[in-house]
Amino acid sequence: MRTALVYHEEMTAARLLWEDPECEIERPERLTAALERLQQGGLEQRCLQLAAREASEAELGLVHSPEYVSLLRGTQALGTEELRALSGQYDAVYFHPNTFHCARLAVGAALQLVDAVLTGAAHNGLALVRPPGHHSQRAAANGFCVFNNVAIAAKHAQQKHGLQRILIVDWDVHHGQGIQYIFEDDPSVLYFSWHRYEHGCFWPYLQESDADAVGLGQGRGFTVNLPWNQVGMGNADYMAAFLHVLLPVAFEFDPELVLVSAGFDSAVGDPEGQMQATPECFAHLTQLLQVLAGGRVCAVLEGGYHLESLSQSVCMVVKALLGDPAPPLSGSMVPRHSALESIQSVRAAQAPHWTSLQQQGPARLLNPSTCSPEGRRPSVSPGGPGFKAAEAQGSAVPRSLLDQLHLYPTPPARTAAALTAQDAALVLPPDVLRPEGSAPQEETRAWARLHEALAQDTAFIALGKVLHLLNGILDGQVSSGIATTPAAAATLEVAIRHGLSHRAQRVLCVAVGQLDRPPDLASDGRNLWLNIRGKEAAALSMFHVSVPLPGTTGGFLSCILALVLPLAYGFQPDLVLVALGPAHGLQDPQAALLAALLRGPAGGRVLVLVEQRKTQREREHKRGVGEGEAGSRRAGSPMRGWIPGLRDHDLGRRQTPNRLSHPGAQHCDFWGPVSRRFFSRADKFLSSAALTEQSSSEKATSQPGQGLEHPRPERGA
Ligand code: Q9C
Ligand code: ZN
Repeated sequence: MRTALVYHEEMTAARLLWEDPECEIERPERLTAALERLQQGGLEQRCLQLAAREASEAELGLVHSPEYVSLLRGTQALGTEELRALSGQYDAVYFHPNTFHCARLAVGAALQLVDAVLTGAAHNGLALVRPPGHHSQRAAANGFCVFNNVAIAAKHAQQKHGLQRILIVDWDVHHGQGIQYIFEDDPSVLYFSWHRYEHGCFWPYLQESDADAVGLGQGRGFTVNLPWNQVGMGNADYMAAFLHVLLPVAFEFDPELVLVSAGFDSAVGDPEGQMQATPECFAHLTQLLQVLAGGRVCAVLEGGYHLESLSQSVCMVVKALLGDPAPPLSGSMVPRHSALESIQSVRAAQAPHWTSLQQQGPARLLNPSTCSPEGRRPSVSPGGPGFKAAEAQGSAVPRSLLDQLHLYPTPPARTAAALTAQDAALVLPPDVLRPEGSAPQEETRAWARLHEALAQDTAFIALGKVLHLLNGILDGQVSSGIATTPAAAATLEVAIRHGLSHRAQRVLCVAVGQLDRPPDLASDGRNLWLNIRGKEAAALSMFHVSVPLPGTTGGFLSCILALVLPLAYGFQPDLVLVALGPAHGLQDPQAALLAALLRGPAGGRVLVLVEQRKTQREREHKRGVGEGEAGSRRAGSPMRGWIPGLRDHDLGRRQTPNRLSHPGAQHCDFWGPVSRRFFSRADKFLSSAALTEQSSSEKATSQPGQGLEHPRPERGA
């Protein structure tokens, strides 16, 4: 299955016919520029290309009133002056004789995309449309939007495909108040929007765009608004919003489909948004969403008015949908103070509705929001020096050696598996490479001298295969890999040393279970050791962090989202080694989720080492234990769930959408018994990291001397 790209040239046939500075940015070139860039990048050709159809009037009626649809039908016959007069009845809208046709194609494109994904013809996809949709209401055009493309697509997915839970992620820089109104009392559609708000001083100037608008009646908690009160939000802020707000809620909601109101006016250079996030950020946001709903992600274009920034961002989304590794994020990964305030205010407003937000968040330490000009970054304008400067700033960040060498190509194979003889009979998915090779005897023997355990037969053979796999990853032949070994600890140490001596500037190790940090590993900042095992959260050094096993703290996901990923993104590793050692305690879906999410900060370069199970009996016993969890295992390989980056569709569809990719919100133990103490400590850790840029008075509130206090490891050393 593949990535669908839905488009129709005729959507360029409507344009502004008179002078109007507010509306002139919504131009046909938005579509042609994006499409051209997709073609140049060879991306369009990799997609399942679908020509958009017009939506029927019945389909428009899923959201809009018959009178409004009739009014729009009538615009086809109007002259310019009549069109202009009618346009003036709405806020920031223009009509053209072709508007009705284009708007029906835009809705139709969204519906085709949803149909393709929900029938299995495609795995995910993007609809390139105009006019946009998210401001449009039951009986009103608004903000360049005529019909609400995404809202109609959601209703369609419910009515035609029987879906019960749909997540709408609106990353356009404006508040999609149209979508909010349509679903505000409906608990079956979770609407998340971040938007430029500036304490209500930005269009559309609505109080109901603020964080305390959480939905009405049965729908309370199913509207999640994250208002940005300053311009200049960047990669760190957007990633923090996903990790600390959207993803916890989304996992708990457990959607069957993710619709993205994909506006790119939230990207650097856009005249409307005045934000700083780079196009690469949208690849990461897309990747994060792909762990939801079994990867069923349908993105539909909304805004985005800087043609260059828009085109690059569109390419990044399509690359991510295709499964390519995401380029590293430039700039500091420390969120801004104002961003943390916004994140905290929405967490507080939503906490009554979501268990996953009930742990006190890092930003609780911050004071209530005030419109302070400090920390404000210079804004950028399209094509102007600001945009150039922002771009230059990005490229001034020293790229890792690996990324310089490979210039982010797509590795020929996504995942390779090196298995020991005992596991060799396992049936792997068709796209997983089974490399025959081993590292040269000499090389393997040299490394094996490091540990007695590696001299033993199976361990030695496994080491040769691991080294071969690692070389494949470091050379860009494969993206990620998995290997079994009877000596995980020793093999991991070799992998770290080998990685650091071959191209990798920084290696992140996520060691789960009983695996000790090799004592004589250099503390030069090139290795960050994260052990998920300890009884207590502890930062033993800046580059040696220990957190409790998920089983003892509950909240495996909280641990991953609030701690592991922020650390990983801050560290910017060239390679991630995940080791599942003795007593790792992870279920397959948890391990799969961990591996999939760690692709993000590492350019996709993840190697998973699994301590081989010793006997057949032990193996069967272990399998038996996990059997109670419905849907999490199917016949065949118990390794399957551990393949990093492996998507549901590679294994065929299941009845319940996303039980494999994560344990699912309905399982009561999902968030586990929350250890308040752990979270308060982890939060201090995070807040101290997040607040390194803040003033000393704010720092004082983070209670130094208690719990974890140390700065986040910065790039380099
Ligand atoms: N300078 C979309 O992005 N004008 N619509 C705001 C503030 C209206 C945006 C004026 C912007 C509408 C889909
Ligand atoms: Zn917008």
